[in-house]
Amino acid sequence: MTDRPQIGVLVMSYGTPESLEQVEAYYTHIRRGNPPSPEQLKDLTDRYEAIVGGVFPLRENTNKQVQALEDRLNEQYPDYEFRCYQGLKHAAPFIEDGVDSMARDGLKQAVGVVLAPHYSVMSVGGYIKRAQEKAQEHGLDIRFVRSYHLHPQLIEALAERVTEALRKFDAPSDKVKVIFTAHSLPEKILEMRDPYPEQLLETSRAIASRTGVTNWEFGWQSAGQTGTPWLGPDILDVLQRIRKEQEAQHVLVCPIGFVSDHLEVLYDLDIEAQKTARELGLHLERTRSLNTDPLYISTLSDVVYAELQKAEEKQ
Ligand code: FEC
Repeated sequence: MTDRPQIGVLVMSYGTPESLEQVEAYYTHIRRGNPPSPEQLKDLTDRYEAIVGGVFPLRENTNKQVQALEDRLNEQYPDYEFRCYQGLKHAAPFIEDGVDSMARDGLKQAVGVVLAPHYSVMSVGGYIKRAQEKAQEHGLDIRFVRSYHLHPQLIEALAERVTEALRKFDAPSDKVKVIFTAHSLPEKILEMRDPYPEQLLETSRAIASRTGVTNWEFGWQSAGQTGTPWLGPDILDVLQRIRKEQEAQHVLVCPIGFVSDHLEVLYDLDIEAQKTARELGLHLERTRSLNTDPLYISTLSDVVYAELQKAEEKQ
C-alpha cells in the first residue's frame, strides 16, 4: 500500500477485434447494433486478412502505449501513484469496463485521455460522454483531456517523421507533395461548428512550419459508405488530381489523425492508396506511425498531468 494519492487514468482508444471470428461483433458495434450485410462483413474481413495475414496490430499497440504512459507518469510525477486503465470504443475492455474497474479498485479521482489528438464531437466527444456517464454512476471524479493537437512534443515527433521520410525520395524536398491526412467524418459536423477540421489544419501548419515544407495540402481518408456526404477531398481523389494536373511525381502521406499502426493506416494507405499511386505512376511514401515514440508518450503524460493540476487548482 502507498500513501501517495492514487490517480486513475482512463486511456481510451478505438479498439479492434482479437480474432477474425470477432470481426462481425466488432462491426455490429461500430454500426450501433446493426449487423453488417454478408458483403460488408466479407469486405472488412478481407481487409484485416490483407494486413499481415489477419493480425490486429492496434490491440498490441494500444497495450504498449498504455503501459508506456503508466510507466512515464509514475517516473515523472513520483508524488502520485498513477494507474492506467484501458477503455475501448468498440471492443472489450469497453470504456464502461475501464471506469467500472477504476471504481472497483477504489479510485476516487481520474483523468481520461483519448489516443487521438484532435477533438470532434463525433469522435473524442463520444468517448468522453460514455466515460462521464459511467463515472457519474460510481461517483468517480473524472476530468478529460479534450485535444492535444498542437503539443510541442507531438509536433516534434511528427516533424521528425516527415523530415526522415522526405529523405526516401530521389528528388529535392520541394518536389515532394506532402499530404496530411485524418479519418473523414460525415459532413454534418460542419453545421455543428466542430473544431475537428480546423485542429487538423493547425497540426498540419505547425509540422509544415517546423520542417520547412511549403508544398503540402490536407486530404481525408477512410470515409464510410453511409449514403450521406463525408468530408473531402478523399486522399484517392487527391492522388488522381495530382497526377492529372502534373503537380508532382512524389507524394509523402503523413496520417496526423492516427497514432498507431492499424487497419486505416496499414490497409487504407499502405495497400489501397499505394495501389492507386502505383497505377498513376506516383512514388508514394508514408511517415512512420507514432506507436510508443517517447515524444508521444511524453505528450500524453504531460496533458494528463496538466488536467490533474487543473483539478487541484480548483480545490
Ligand atoms: O485496426 C483496427 O482494427 C481499427 C482501425 C480503426 C481506427 C478508426 C478510427 C476512427 N474512426 C473514426 C470514425 C468512424 C466513423 C465510422 C467508422 C467506421 C469504421 C469501420 C472500421 C473502422 N472504423 Fe473508424 N476506425 C477504425 C476502423 N469510423 C473497421 C467500419 C467499416 C468501415 O467503414 O471501414 C462509421 C460508423 C458508422 O457506420 O456510423 C464515423 C474516427 C477515427 C479516428 C479517431 C479515433 O481513433 O477515435 C474519427 C483506428
